Amino acid sequence: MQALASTKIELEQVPTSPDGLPDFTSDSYKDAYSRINAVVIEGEQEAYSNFLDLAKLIPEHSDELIRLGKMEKKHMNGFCACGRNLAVKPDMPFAKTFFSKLHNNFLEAFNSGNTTTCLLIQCILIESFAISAYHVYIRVADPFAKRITEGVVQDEYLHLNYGQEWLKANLDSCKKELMKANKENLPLIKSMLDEVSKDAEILHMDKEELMEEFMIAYQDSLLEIGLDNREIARMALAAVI
Ligand code: PL3
Ligand code: FE2
Ligand code: FE2
Repeated sequence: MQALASTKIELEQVPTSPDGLPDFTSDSYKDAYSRINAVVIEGEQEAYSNFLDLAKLIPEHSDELIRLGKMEKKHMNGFCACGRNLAVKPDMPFAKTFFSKLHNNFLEAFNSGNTTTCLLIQCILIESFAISAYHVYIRVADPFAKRITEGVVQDEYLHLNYGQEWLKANLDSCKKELMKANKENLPLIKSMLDEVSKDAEILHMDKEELMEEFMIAYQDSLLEIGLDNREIARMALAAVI
């Protein structure tokens, strides 16, 4: 009896259209979307301001970093349109709190001139998080949001790539700081994912799939930076211990 009752609740939580996609008009979808959409809008807004800060830390690349930052503003506008299209009001106070710890760590690093930490937070962790979320979302999004997200995810690789190249070129002098910053910030990404995984599930986004996609983007970029397998394993373990 118990099993039947809980199955019923789950079906009610995730209404599905005949095509296997979620019912984008259901109250449960719109409720979950109000938080996920806000998180993405806030994430793009933070990314914009982080790239402007990075332009101050690396003045020799300031034009490129400002150009990357402007892309984030466009992404933000695109995701605002996705919310409007579904008649959903994004829950911005939720999203501000959601990002606050990572935001404070970025600012603290910026104020101390820790370029490595800033690049790890924005270009490696946040961009890998965005890439994984967007890949999974594209498979289950409404047609309007799917088109927008497909365009956005291509740009996110350019952002990841910027950080990757800088860290690769400076690896000898920044490895220690990179490891330390990773230990402090990767666990935040893990708890942020935990915090939205229930809402993501309602959007038909599977948590394990999200983690898998994240690990692919994150580990690939560490490999590209020039870390060896043992160092990458040690860094990835910071998410679980
Ligand atoms: C940097 O360009 C953008 C930063 C955005 C970070 C967003 C992370 C989103 C995690 C929420 C999981 C579900 C996502 C759904 C996608 C619309
Ligand atoms: Fe973006
Ligand atoms: Fe980005």
